[in-house]
Amino acid sequence: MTDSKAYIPPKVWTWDQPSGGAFASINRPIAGPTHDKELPIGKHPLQLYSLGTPNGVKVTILLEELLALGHKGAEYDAWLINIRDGDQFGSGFVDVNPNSKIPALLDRSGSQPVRVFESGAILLHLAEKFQAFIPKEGAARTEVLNWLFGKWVVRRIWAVDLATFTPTRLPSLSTRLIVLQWKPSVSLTCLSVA
Ligand SMILES: N[C@@H](CCC(=O)N[C@@H](CS)C(=O)NCC(=O)O)C(=O)O
Repeated sequence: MTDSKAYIPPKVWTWDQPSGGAFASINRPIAGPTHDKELPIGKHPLQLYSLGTPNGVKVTILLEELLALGHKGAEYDAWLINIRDGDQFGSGFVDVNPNSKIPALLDRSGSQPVRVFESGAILLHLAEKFQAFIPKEGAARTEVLNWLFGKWVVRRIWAVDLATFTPTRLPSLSTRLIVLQWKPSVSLTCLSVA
């Protein structure tokens, strides 16, 4: 079927700058740093660059759970990245996450710093590093990974669904996935905070 109104991507991307507002600085269609700004580095092995958003807090929760279990190596310095002020486009932050989104983690516990970005990747990195909050092998581990990766696809829509749909208006795809297939893990895993 030919759609005469089909969207044709421009040869050159331009950014129609928003007129302002609280969220005008986020989700810009640009890549790379807009300004020079080094990131602070504290004394602990893990440096967390984040903010208290739903994606941001996942990492903090897992770190606190690891500390509560006695994993001293999970000590971290938390640095605020104010995405409304465009901190995510500072050169230092872009070095840690080229995708300019919080949360981002710099693991300085080894001989070379390791950057980790995407909240799911950070949760998995921490779970594997400390051998905690993830089954070691087999079907249980695969199931955690299934949902850890899959949740990224459905999570946003799921949140909207929960706010918008009543059970009698099911199914929308994501709600159906969650309601029919989600089986809470018997034990706590990194997935529990994802
Ligand atoms: N898929 C990413 C999403 C991270 C994300 O969307 N971060 C938002 C705040 S919750 C952000 O940094 N937005 C700033 C921007 O896009 O400019 C993850 O799970 O880490």
